[in-house]
Amino acid sequence: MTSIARMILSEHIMSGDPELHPGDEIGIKIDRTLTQDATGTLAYLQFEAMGLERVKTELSVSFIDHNTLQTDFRNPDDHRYLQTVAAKYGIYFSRPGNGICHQVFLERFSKPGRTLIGSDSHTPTAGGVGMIAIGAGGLDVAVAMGGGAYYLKAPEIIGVHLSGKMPEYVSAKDIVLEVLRRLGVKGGVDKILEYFGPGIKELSVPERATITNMGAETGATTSIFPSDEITKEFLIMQQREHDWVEIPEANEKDFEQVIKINLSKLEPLIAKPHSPGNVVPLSELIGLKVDQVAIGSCTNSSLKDMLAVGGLLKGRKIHPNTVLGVSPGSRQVLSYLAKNGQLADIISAGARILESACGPCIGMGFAPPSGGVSLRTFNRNFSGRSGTADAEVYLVSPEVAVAAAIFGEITDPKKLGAALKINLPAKIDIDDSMILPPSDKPESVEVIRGPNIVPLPKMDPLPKSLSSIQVLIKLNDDITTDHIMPAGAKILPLRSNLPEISMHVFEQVDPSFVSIALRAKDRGGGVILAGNNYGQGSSREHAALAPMYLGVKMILAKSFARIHKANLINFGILPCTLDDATLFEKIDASDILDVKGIRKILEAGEPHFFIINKRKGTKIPITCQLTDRERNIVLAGGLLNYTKGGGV
Ligand code: MIC
Ligand code: SF4
Repeated sequence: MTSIARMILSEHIMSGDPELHPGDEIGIKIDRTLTQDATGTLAYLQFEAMGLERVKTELSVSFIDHNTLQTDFRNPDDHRYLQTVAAKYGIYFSRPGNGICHQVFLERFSKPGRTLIGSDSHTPTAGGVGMIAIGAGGLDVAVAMGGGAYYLKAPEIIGVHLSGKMPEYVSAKDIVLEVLRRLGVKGGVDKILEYFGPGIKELSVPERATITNMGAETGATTSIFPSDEITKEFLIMQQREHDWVEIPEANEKDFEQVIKINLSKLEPLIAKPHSPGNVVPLSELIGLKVDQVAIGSCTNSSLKDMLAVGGLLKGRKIHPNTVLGVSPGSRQVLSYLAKNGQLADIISAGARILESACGPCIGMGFAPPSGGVSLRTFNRNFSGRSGTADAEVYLVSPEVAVAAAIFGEITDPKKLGAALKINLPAKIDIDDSMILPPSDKPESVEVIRGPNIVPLPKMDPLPKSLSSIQVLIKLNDDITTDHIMPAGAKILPLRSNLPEISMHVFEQVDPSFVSIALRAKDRGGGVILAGNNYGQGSSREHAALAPMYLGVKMILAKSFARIHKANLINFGILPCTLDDATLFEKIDASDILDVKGIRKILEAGEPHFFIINKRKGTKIPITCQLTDRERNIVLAGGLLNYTKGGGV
């Protein structure tokens, strides 16, 4: 017996030691892939650049869920490109309106024991049925669609032992908030969180998926549950019993480390602004006035969640000082609520029904008022992400969200009376008509590119030396990809247009970055200096690609988040760390740095070298910890060049 994660990973090893020594580089075979529109256009442009006729995966799906606003031609152009490219290359296409990628994937495409990578950091949602599901950059997904391995550091497997029974009004969201309270936003980096113990029998698949989804916020590679009778029930409900495979839970001795959570001792929790790791008991904030409540996102928009929301709102009205927005996670969930009456209960309570899409989670409408307090069932509350720079966003369970919407302030949900017992239906109607299968005559499909689809620029190999490169900006710890490359209604339509989107890099942290960026372009280079956990959060490649486009050659940080580090390497940017964190104080924005003979240093496989701070006359020891493969990718000027040059 071994842990489930280890078992699935070693069954899929294509390169590296199947013994999976933590920290070693491994390459795994990917069975299934997913993309969403905001990262998908780049992924498919990159796939097209590989010159293949069809995807080589068992199953690949392209979803439209992030930007569905269609405020002008750019967004629908992206959709049309994605639809035609999917038809041509053998990819299923989930149309706008069909739901959030992770929710729909869980319902219609998940399969225990298989591997999945997705160009979205919440891909681990599918770990709720016992898949190894990992968030990655779009280029990694493109390579996997082409049959190539997905490379990662063999993770350490942490067992999360659940025992006891959740008290009334404690929900799956509180379990994952408890995990975040203990691990923080970087405690999971290069780790897989594997759940086991009698407490897992308390959790349906959608509840498990809430936990694996938000495990991403710990920085973990992924999270996973066993596949048991409860998984089977879920697949029967989805009329997909044939996809069920049993994967029994592991034992305590199969893990390198175990975290124990007694569910009976949990209480409702809340993550305060501006980090999902900023978790405290809800009881500390009772009475705080709430301007806005949003229920939905890939974390908490399942049928189970929405039945609870419908049940609690029935016969009640929302508070006049609070607005409530509800976005059911998929068309399947929305249709069920419509047919069975809960939608009417939600509407009659005064909720605004938003589209089944990411919506407010990524700042696509429903922004809070100035300085407003917004309670959301989502997974991220980074500052500015809601679309309002000074909003205070809190993360909670659906039950706590409903209580706040009714009372207009943070309230103990027990005030709503006895908790409801929600059982999922044994079977539901399945209608996959919004999922278009690929064409069986691919040669006749024309890929349609509107003017907003700008091909990627050619990337140059790493130069011999980095001479007189300027520190463009100096940043603190935990800089998220939302800081580097914001999303939201204004910027998302530019996701397929690198020259334009690059002008918005770091706009949130430093509105003057545009001028610095232009200077960087003129000078032909630049460095970004940052603290710990640089690139936390999303998988968006734009956070690497746009700085690359502006001539950034190196990020010098105290440490990096996993997906972002991989994206930097894929686009030929050197991710380097300071050997001594105190040296951070010795470098300032606008300093001019030199790294002589950087190519030779890397070619010799040397991870340690010096940068010269010309302005201060200091010599600073730094490390660029890369595997041989990663080093060659950076030397080649990115993964596409490397693959074209015959690298695997
Ligand atoms: C997010 O939650 O930040 C996103 C938007 O889903 C991103 C993907 C993106 O930036 O397109 C993610 O999590 O990877
Ligand atoms: Fe969409 Fe939000 Fe989930 Fe990202 S976290 S996939 S934006 S719902």
